[in-house]
Amino acid sequence: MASKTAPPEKFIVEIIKPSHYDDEGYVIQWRRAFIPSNSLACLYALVQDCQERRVLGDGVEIEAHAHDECHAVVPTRRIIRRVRANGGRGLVMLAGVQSNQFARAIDLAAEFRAAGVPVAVGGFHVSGCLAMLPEPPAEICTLQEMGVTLFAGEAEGRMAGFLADAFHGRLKPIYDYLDDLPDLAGQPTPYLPPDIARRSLYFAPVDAGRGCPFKCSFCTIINVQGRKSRCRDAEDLERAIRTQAAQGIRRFFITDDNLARNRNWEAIFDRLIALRDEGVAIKFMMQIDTMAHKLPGFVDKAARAGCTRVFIGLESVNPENLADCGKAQNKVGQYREMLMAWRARHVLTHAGYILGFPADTPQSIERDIRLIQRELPIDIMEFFVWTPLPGSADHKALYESGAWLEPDLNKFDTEHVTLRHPRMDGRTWQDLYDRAWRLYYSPEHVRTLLRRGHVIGAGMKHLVAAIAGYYGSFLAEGLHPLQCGLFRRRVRWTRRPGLARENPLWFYPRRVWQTAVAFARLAWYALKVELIRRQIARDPRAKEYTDAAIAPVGAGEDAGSDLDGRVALRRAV
Ligand code: B12
Ligand code: SF4
Repeated sequence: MASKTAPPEKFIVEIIKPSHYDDEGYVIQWRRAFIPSNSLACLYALVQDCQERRVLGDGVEIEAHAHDECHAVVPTRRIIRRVRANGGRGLVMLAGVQSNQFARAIDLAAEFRAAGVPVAVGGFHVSGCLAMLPEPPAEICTLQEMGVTLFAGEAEGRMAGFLADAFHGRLKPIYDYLDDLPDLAGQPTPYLPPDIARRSLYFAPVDAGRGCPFKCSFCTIINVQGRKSRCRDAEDLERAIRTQAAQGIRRFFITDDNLARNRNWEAIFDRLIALRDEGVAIKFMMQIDTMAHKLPGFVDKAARAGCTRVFIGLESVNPENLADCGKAQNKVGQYREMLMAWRARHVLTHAGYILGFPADTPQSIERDIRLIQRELPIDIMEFFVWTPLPGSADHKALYESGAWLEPDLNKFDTEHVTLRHPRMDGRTWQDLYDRAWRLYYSPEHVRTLLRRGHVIGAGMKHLVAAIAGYYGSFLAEGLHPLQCGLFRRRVRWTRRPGLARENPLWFYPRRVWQTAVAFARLAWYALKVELIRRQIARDPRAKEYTDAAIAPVGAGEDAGSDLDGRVALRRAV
């Protein structure tokens, strides 16, 4: 207990969101990140709330620092010095660690543990493995042997007790709250200090709810966050957005995996509409399912609330694949109607597509992408290699069957092949990932996308930026755009253990060259897309453009069942 005259005692909490290693073993990081981490924002807000409530006692100050390795080099030595200077009273929290980030998290944890700093790790890898596997896998045991605390489940409602344990030096080896998911109403909303938001191009993440009712077998979310919708109060969310808007942040990513299945969607949209009516011009992106447009008023209110882009888990246009992964809610025959509904409200559609389902072959994938180009008015496509992510039913089944799975978790980033495919070898599958991007973003199709966009006459700059930013990042950096930011950093001494530290005389000139080439590629690509836009804008007949994808949806086009749906898609050619 501190006396009245003594300075307050301090407890230091360092919250770190790890990144992962690239194929050459360097940590993937940027000067500016595109999308900041919501996991980091949630944990930072929870720790701040504990500080405001003085949960460690009146005389104890909690000093929290947030680090996002995607856009900042984690100052490991400074952190160790800070904790030591505070008499060892501190904790490193490795936050929201995904499977692909686990190897990096282990390396960071090792450095802190070697210096005697307490470390705790949470996030989807720990939660997913503990939720689904019969025993903890080797990498989790490695952390336990290092004396690292594991946290499974969600931290809302638990942070005060957890920090008290850390402060009093009685952290348990494991905290498992997977069977007791918290109600999110009234909980602190995600928040990051403005300097972190600045490094993320003034974009802020916020989750309005967790959980999804569907049952896709490749999905980890339902096994970690559950299938019941647990949502924040609309007023809490509004307050969070107002606070950030007052700091100059006007663009948000609502990170719910499926905002359409959040029970509060309408109340949330109504509040955002009112906010915009007041002149607070916020904009946001969200993730939804393929049937969201059927909810009365959903598309209209989303657009009025400031939604500029929707991420849609299309996954496949092959009904066999959709049936195989249990994604029964995706009706291929209704995709066009759905996309046209968003298009009518000038909301950009951004579809995720998975490559390498068991029924896929190189020929079928190529055919399906061409079909999409011809018949579906999707603006942006992003591709993923089918990956059994730890926490999913698919991973559990493969793990238990003893099938070969890539031993390096760093590769579970949905860009690398991590298992054997029944119909193609690993090299062919990996090459297909690259080929799919190039095929979809062929110069002819980019022109078509812009022509389709021009017809509705809105959001062309947004579309150009989306195409250039997305495909341009892939071209320039060879990484999935979800991992990308602006101006890649490579720090010579953060190379993966086991790989040699490169000679500075070779490393630095090469970095200058690589940076210049990447920047030139991105800028050149953006210029090319912009020039196409201008060409189209100058064409007096461009507004008359039409094709099978943007033709009005016919009455009989929705043939109902998946299989008929596919036939309907073909008929429209
Ligand atoms: C928003 C999001 C992103 C954003 C931002 C990342 C972020 N983490 O915010 C972007 C778009 C950049 C992104 C990218 C990727 N993502 Co992502 N993403 C999400 C998403 C939709 C929401 C994340 C989130 O905010 N969750 C809510 C937070 C609060 O939950 P949480 O992280 O589990 O944290 C809670 C608890 O775990 C706990 N906790 C966490 N850490 C710690 C630490 C301590 C010490 C304690 C006490 C507690 C604690 O407390 C937190 C609060 O309750 C999730 C799905 C989901 N529903 O979570 C996928 C998800 C995390 N992503 C995933 C993947 C695979 C990726 C990508 C590789 C590409 C891809 N296919 O999507 C890239 C990786 C690049 C990167 N740099 O992250 C997977 C990870 C699966 C796995 N087994 O690893 C998920 C689960 C989705 C999925 N496909 O299954 N993603
Ligand atoms: S719709 Fe999306 S979040 Fe829901 S179960 Fe399927 S993959 Fe998971």
